[in-house]
Amino acid sequence: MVPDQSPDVHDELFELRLERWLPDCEAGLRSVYRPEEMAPLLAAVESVLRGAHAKRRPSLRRLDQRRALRPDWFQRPDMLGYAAYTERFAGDLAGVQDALGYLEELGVTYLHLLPLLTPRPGDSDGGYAVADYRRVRPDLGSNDDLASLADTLHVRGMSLCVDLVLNHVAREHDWAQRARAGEERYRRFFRLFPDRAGPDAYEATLPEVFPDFAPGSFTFDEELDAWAWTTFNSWQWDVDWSNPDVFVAYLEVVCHLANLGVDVLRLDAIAFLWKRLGTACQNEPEVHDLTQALRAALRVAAPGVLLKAEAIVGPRDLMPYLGTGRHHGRVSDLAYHNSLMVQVWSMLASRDVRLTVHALRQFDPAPTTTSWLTYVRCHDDIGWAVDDGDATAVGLDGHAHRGFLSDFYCGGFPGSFGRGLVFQHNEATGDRRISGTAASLAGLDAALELPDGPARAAALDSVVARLLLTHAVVMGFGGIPVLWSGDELALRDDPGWADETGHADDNRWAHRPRLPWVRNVLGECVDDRVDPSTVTGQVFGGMRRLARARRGLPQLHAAWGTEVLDPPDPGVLALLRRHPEGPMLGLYNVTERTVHVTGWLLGLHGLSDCVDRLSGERVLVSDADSVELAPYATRWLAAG
Ligand code: OTU
Repeated sequence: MVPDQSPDVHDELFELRLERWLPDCEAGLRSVYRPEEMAPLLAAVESVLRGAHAKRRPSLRRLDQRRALRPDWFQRPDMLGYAAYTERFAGDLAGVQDALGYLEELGVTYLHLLPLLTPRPGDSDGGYAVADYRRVRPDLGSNDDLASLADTLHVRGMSLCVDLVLNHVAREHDWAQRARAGEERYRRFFRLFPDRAGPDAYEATLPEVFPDFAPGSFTFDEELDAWAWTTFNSWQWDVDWSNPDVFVAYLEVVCHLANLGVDVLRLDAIAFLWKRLGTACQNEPEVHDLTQALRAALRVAAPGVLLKAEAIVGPRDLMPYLGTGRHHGRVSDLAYHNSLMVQVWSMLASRDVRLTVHALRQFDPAPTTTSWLTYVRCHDDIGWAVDDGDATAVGLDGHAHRGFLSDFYCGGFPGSFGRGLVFQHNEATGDRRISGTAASLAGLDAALELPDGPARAAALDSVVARLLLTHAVVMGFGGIPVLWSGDELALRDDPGWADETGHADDNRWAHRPRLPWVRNVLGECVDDRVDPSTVTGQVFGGMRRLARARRGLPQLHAAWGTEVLDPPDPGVLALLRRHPEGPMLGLYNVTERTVHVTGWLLGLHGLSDCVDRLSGERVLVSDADSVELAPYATRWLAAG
């Protein structure tokens, strides 16, 4: 008897995925590349995907299948992220393995390790100038160490995110070296100009990203004998995505990282990928076509792997990164909610939620298969992405409000509690971005300026309350909340940030502190997290409680939208999450006043008899009664 010639099940699934996703990939590519470029491009794409599939480890194939059976795995309320530089968090990749217990204690299920691929020597913008995408930074470990960390994370039910820097490479990257050596194929990987005519024409409408330490967007390179496009630092060369070879080269990198076991690729500075004369060269439609093509291709080779858009752009430009119009649900699975982050700090400074309510209401619901990534802050500065129209709608002047926020958070506004640093003061626009850890921005340094005594104790209580409030907003919004390393311990700005080689003119290093596994000069230490008499212990304990409550609230699944209610008080943000199991009402008091919210609001949403899922307290109110919110208090109200 002849046995069935049944093909390998994984190969068969691969063919089915090709059938399912290739049209999506092709549609994206067709919108970008010339018709005559398509046939060789599609052939190259398919060949990369076949090669990647052949090399995918059995454990990752199993993970792909598990995720195919649970496509909402990343939208569930048990998702909680933590982002850190490997060396600053735990020394190296082996150290991260040892520190997983710490993350689990917090409830973390998603770990974003900042750039860990081999960067250029010397200053590398925190690793965002990649010299070799194929090799882990040797001082952090090997590719095998990364794969082994990914395996351990998967066994523990966690996932791993790493950066994919795809707008630029280091001047030292192989492609750039070959371009400098005159190889035509690689000169075409970059946007080069023989003289200033091109750069001048583009610069007429280009905003500067680093006006302080890297003014302009082009750099003349002697070896190239040309101007290279350098949006960021002079040694970060923008690649030319209008060249289909660049697409294929990055697809190879994507597959390589996916096959090491990475679960989420953070698309760094994705907004800048496409350049068009006469524009700001950000958010161009081709960016979304390229993302669609990349994602569809990735679904074929490594279907369990997600794309996360890092587009730190104005509120009106944000939604397309999760997909609008023909890109709806077809681009990144995740995107940073930069606007929410900005609004959190705006509410805290102004003690008023009305701008936030208006700004958040301008967002359409996210595609139900995607998720926002919510955060209080990250490794970068905060740029005040407040839309002028939103400001005007609530009677504010956008420019003046942005100026107020900068003043407030650098301690320049009378009575302000923020002690951040001004980053990239742009003389031309008046823009001032802000650096600082969450604790420094929320008033820890200001509190410690007070003499020891009751006033200081009260100020410290407010700092803890503000830190928990800001994190409650992002954990209660829906989506994946990501904590920035050190904020869970209320770490202040690193006093020695400028001392490290190459860091002195980039004060973002102030808010990228090393975790104090042993007591540091300020006397702070990770061990204090279990001591409720310390600020560190109160913040860490509070974050754990938030994470625990979040896990038990199905309403926080990212597929459901957030309704921003009319504020019951100008100082209270009210967010409603409707769900078949009953609604959840989040109330956030952004002021240092005690506020009363009418019971009528709870009754309206069927919550007159409910439980505050954070404190466990039963809340029973009639329409005529009210619920009390202490200064900076959060209430997560839902059925018991
Ligand atoms: C990203 O930053 C990274 O997060 C930064 O650390 C890098 O310096 C930069 O790219 C270059 O690789 O481009 O789309 O406030 O938010 O530089 C967003 C400015 C970016 C940063 C911006 C950001």
